Amino acid sequence: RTESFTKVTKDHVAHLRSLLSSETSLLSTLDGSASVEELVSYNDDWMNKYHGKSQVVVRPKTTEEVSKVMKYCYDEGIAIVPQGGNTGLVGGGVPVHDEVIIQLGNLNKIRSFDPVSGVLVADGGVVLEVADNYLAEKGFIFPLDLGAKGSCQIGGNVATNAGGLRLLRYGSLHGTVLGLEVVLPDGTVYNHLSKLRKDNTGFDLKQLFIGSEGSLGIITAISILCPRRPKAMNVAVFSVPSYEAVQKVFAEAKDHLGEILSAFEFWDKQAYSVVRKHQEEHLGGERKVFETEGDFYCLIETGGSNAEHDEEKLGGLLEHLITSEIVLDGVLAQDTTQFSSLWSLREGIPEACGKAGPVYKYDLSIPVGEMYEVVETVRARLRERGLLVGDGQPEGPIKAMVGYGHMGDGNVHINIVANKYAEEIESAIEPYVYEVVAAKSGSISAEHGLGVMKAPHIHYSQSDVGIGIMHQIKKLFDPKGLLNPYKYIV
Ligand code: FAD
Ligand code: 2HG
Ligand code: ZN
Repeated sequence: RTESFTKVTKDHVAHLRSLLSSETSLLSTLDGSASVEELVSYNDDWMNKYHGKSQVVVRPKTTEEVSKVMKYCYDEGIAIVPQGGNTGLVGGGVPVHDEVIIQLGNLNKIRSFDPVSGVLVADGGVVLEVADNYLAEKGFIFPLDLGAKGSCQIGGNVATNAGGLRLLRYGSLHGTVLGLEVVLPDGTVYNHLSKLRKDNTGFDLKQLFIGSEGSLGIITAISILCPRRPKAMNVAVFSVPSYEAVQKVFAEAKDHLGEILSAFEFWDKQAYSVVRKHQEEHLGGERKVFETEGDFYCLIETGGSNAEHDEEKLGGLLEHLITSEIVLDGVLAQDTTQFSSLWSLREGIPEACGKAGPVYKYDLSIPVGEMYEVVETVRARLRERGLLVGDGQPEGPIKAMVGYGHMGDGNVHINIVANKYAEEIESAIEPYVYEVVAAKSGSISAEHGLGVMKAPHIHYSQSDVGIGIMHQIKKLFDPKGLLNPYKYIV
């Protein structure tokens, strides 16, 4: 704990409470308004890997309240952690010690939507799925989708520059976010909720906040360009014999489907086994999806404006893949239920791994051709060390090690399911995995960010000059280092 940070007292809590319009907007063990147990869901992260000890959670209802709270904490030298839906996977959204948690869930209003331009302006605490459902009613779609959509918030998504399942189609948030409203560490409100697609007047400051993981300011609202919702959507999943075959399917999918290709995901047989086991045990999933199972699986989603035209294209691709024996087997969704159940084979992997045991997660960007080599290299190391036997054992140190990801974005996820978080396992993987990635000029964090987990390892993907500039930017916005300390840039 940084000694210079002020320890929060009962008096601070009373003052913070006086800045808020509602009694229920502050929970604290210091004034008895909450028990330690009630604060657990704010202190523990989604993986149950990182645990903070905060005694104060503030849930402001307006940007003005966020500003007042930030100003007070800044003046008093109190450290803060911004928290959205707490679905982050690198420990960035929970305190490391006793930082005050500013949770954005009460900032949950849609501010405006323009059906001509497709520009949505909404509070940072709006849940991603709520924003997308709102847009669906108007024939539009949020240009980001991910498995945690039911809990993560759009402010959190922008703060992490989340990639997700449809980046292939709609691009990164660096392209779709048009403007932001941000409360800076000293309480100043930077209001730049632009609705413009073009604006070359000076530095594009919003880009600094996209992916800054709450290190520079709290995003209280976003303005984002939303595309028309495709009228026809389809999904097909294939079992394939090898990673080479996955790459062939990807090339053929781009060739046959062109502009209607909206997602291309892959996973290995180990991931398939974990997700199917979870579905069979907990969700009553049917036993067999494919007649012939493979070493790999891939999912293709299409989204277009003309169902007949899309089906013709997808049908052509399927026929080609099967007759040329690139794939072993394939299933095409026949209705919306099957659409979701095919997607669940991929989207369900993180949850299935999490339910199986404590998980070490690595989120890597590597040129597509070399992407799976990294999974194999790490697997070989764990086997050599006797930590992974075969594909994992229920009682062994490692129960399963799976590889999957966003093929279209060159982004692979490795999930290592352990029996317990143990130094022996962690030190076998880290920094080894980062060295392997750096040797391939990849990124050690494709989309999940640095948080507390990867902050010390940033040099594997960034130069000293780059890191130096980042330190200067952090100092400019947050000279006292009070906002989300111990993370991101350390
Ligand atoms: P939190 O977890 O609360 O916070 C994440 C970081 O952002 C923290 O550093 C926090 O301090 C900061 N922060 C949060 N809100 C704000 C704000 N308003 N202003 C400033 N800083 C803020 N990520 C992907 O990129 N792609 C995926 O496909 C994907 N799938 C996932 C699937 C599952 C099942 C889960 C559990 C997670 C997944 N994630 C994925 C990771 C995570 O959901 C995203 O990173 C998400 O964008 C985090 O949003 P959140 O609101 O939960 O943020
Ligand atoms: C996904 O693509 C997410 O499903 C989560 O980014 C990945 O849990 C993970 O490692
Ligand atoms: Zn992902």
